[in-house]
Amino acid sequence: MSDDNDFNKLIASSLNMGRRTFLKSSAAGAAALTAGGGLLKTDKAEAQTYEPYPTDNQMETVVTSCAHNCGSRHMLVAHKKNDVIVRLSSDDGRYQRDGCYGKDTDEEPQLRACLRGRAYRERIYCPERLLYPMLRVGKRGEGKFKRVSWDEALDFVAKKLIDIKEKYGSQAILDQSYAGSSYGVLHKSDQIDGLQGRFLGMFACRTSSWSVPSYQATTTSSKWTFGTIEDGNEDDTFAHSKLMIMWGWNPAYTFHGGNTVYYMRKAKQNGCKFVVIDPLYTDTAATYDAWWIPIKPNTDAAMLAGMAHYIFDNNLQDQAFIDKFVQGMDAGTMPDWATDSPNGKENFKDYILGKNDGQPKTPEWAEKICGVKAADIKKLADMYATTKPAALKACWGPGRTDYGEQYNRMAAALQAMTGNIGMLGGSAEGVGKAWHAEGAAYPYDQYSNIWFSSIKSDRWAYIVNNYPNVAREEAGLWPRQDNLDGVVPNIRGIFWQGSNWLNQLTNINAEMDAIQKLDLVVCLDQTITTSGLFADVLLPICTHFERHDVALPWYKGHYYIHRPKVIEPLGESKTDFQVFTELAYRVGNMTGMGDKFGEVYNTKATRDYWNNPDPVDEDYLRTWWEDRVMQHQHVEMPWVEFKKHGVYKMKLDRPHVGFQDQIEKGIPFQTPSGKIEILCDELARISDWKKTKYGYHIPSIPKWIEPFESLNHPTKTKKHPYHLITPHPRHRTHSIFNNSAILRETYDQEITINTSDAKKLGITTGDKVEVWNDRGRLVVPAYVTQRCMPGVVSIPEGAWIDLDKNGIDRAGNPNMLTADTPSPAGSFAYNTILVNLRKTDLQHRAGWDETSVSRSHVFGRDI
Ligand SMILES: Nc1nc2c(c(=O)[nH]1)N[C@H]1C(S)=C(S)[C@@H](COP(=O)(O)OP(=O)(O)OC[C@H]3O[C@@H](n4cnc5c(=O)[nH]c(N)nc54)[C@H](O)[C@@H]3O)O[C@H]1N2
Ligand SMILES: Nc1nc2c(c(=O)[nH]1)N[C@H]1C(S)=C(S)[C@@H](COP(=O)(O)OP(=O)(O)OC[C@H]3O[C@@H](n4cnc5c(=O)[nH]c(N)nc54)[C@H](O)[C@@H]3O)O[C@H]1N2
Ligand code: SF4
Ligand SMILES: [Mo]
Repeated sequence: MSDDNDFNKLIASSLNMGRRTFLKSSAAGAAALTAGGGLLKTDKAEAQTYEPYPTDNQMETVVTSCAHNCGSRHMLVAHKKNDVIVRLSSDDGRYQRDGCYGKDTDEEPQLRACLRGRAYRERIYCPERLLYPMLRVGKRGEGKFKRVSWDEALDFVAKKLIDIKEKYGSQAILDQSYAGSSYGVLHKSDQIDGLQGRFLGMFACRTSSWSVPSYQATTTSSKWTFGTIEDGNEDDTFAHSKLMIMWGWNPAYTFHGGNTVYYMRKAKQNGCKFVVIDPLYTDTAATYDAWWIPIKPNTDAAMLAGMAHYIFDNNLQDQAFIDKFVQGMDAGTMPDWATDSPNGKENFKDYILGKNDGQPKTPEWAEKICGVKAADIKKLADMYATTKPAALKACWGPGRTDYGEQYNRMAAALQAMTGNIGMLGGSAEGVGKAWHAEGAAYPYDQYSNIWFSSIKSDRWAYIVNNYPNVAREEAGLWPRQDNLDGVVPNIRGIFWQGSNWLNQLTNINAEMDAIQKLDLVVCLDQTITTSGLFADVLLPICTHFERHDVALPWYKGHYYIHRPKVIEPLGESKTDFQVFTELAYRVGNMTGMGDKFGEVYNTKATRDYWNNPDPVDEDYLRTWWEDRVMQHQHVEMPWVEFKKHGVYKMKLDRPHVGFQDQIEKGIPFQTPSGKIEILCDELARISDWKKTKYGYHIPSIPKWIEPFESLNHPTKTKKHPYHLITPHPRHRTHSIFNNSAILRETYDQEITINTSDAKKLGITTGDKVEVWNDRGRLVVPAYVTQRCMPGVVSIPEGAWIDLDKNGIDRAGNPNMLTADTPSPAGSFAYNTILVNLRKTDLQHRAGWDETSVSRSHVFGRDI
């Protein structure tokens, strides 16, 4: 305790540091080498012989998991000889003991890897792996680096950090750590309990990023409506649905759980009807022979409002459920305080019936907005209200839009009015998080997630480019209780850990401008990335095959997978934990804190952690298993046994259904009222929007609000007549695996265009297409099909940008075109984009490796 107090004092004094003249320049270790400088010449050309691959019985097998922010978490089995992974396979039941996870039953299905996981070896040994620390020698973004020693790289970072904090204060470093490595318990990247947040927070110089690209609309909606983001079912429950409405959900591409597709097939076999609402006729729609309802992008809240109208109009709502569990659905469920609140007088039914604004939200009204025929809206509403149990799964893509949270809230209102919540075969998703895992193996204490400013994540470039003329509501500042409340950060440096955010956030051109204004850009990654090219310092991090950890599932699945160290770290790569621990020691010693910073940062380690992390990592993981998993989750298997088994799967007494206890046992919801809040307490009580993190007004009940651009826009569509959506790629995890030629053979970066639009534009499949708006330009090959509705085009996110001299991205990354204008509630507007397009002679570049033959058999590649 006293140690912590001492440390607090040190942090406090370092916050007010005077000019530090005692920065010691510790001698750099090895002399710097220039990367790639000079070719080795040999006199003798030696013939290459291929050794036969070792057979399985000559190799050791190690059970581990796949990784990253990919929608699931599957088992990988590494077959290795000496220190080399020769091949990877997946769960087929042979690699666990005692039949623990070897079965393939409905209760315990195998965790079989997808195409990305099976291709992972290409990533471990790829030419883009970062193997040594590097310092920039050219201009930012030029991609010129020299190899340096770890000593030199870390001292450079430590001194710059101290300097920036001294000059610009505690908000000057922007933490852009994200989910590249957040589904492990020890080597963690993310904004809440990640290693980088802990380091920068303890250093007392950190601006964090609060809005989540994935699903801020959905989390906001679920928190407002249900009081939690744990609104999900386990996948197996969907096998019990009689009607499955997949709203912007395409699990055939974008995984949301480990065995979704399998349980959906079970549902189909049980006679479940499938409906897909999506501008694209997805592989999911095709697989389940779904009723496809193409919808104009971003108009989903209007269609849902039309459905609600039909249900009220025909008195099909589950009134008993509403009366018991819901707040603000109608006049009878309004709370007493609402009449006096500035923002809370209207109930949902009155809004839908048009009592106050004179505009009933009829299916005919909705048809004009969303392009879906009123008859179809009525038919779907009727099916949903009269089939039980029915699952309306309101997925995330339609919420990744301006006012996306209104779509999610409207969907939640329908789930509630039909009484399909807390029921096997129904759904309250939303977010879909079905399990609260014990998530971090290092201390989550008073030093975790300290920040001095927190911004909407996609406002960072705007803030840098316009500083100091930035209003707090434009930055989306999270309120504070101290004198930093409302202070817009003067961002001077950026740290990437487990994120490729230059590539992945909106409006890359604005980001590239902003990056040039900074004093320090640091990138910790496993491969070079497009963000990395803009860094001053590249710190090489080993993959999860090269360190010890335990893997967590992704929102669904009650299991843990052990991740032993399968091979030694490649090159000079280290773990993130090693890097931040050593940085803490260095910064501490340069600022008068001595070793204290390092010791408190990584409580179980000494400074020797740099050389020998394994015993410390083992200690963290064992303690976590024993104190958290065994104690809190009633797991009896000891740590040593778990390590032998490789996987631990919880057996549930009953299929996990979100909110079942609230409905069956009357336990209150976690909202202020204890009810499902269609009228949201928090919003209804706000009077000064500028002082909230939202910045601008948001209605207290779900409403249809026009996005800032869409196919209905009266003027913008003249210049940019097509609506671009940017779903997630099947063959990548965002930008990860973009450099895998094997995966690019399966699917190319391309623009999907409706046949009639393509005909008008003279485009056929394989033609190169230039796509542009006022924010940027790109080139991609065309895929012409009737599976995309007219007026809409689609390009998957995640391609590594590859700019030509005119700033046109030849790789086809849609974030050249997205806007950095989030919804007030924080949702990223990744799918709110108008563009124009034309056939072009400009080349497309499928990947950085120019020898890639990706889909050359289809398109013919102009290398
Ligand atoms: N246009 C458009 N853009 C989008 C989206 C969209 O729908 N449309 N979706 C958004 C969404 S939902 C998301 S989640 C984001 C994802 O955005 P990012 O998280 O930036 O995307 P990734 O490509 O997964 O990048 C993760 C990075 O972490 C690195 N990494 C992996 N493991 C480790 C590790 O252990 N340590 C370190 N230091 N690095 C590691 C990887 O090499 C990779 O470079 O993209 C967003 N971008
Ligand atoms: N293969 C793969 N799987 C992944 C990921 C990955 O990168 N690759 N990333 C993971 C992550 S981090 C996330 S956040 C999730 C994302 O999961 P989702 O958000 O569910 O995935 P998306 O592909 O962005 O969108 C799903 C569908 O929404 C549709 N859509 C887009 N705009 C609209 C609209 O306005 N209205 C309607 N009705 N539909 C619309 C798209 O056409 C698409 O078919 O996926 C996870 N799973
Ligand atoms: S879904 Fe994710 S965890 Fe599973 S194999 Fe594919 S990339 Fe790996
Ligand atoms: Mo995401």
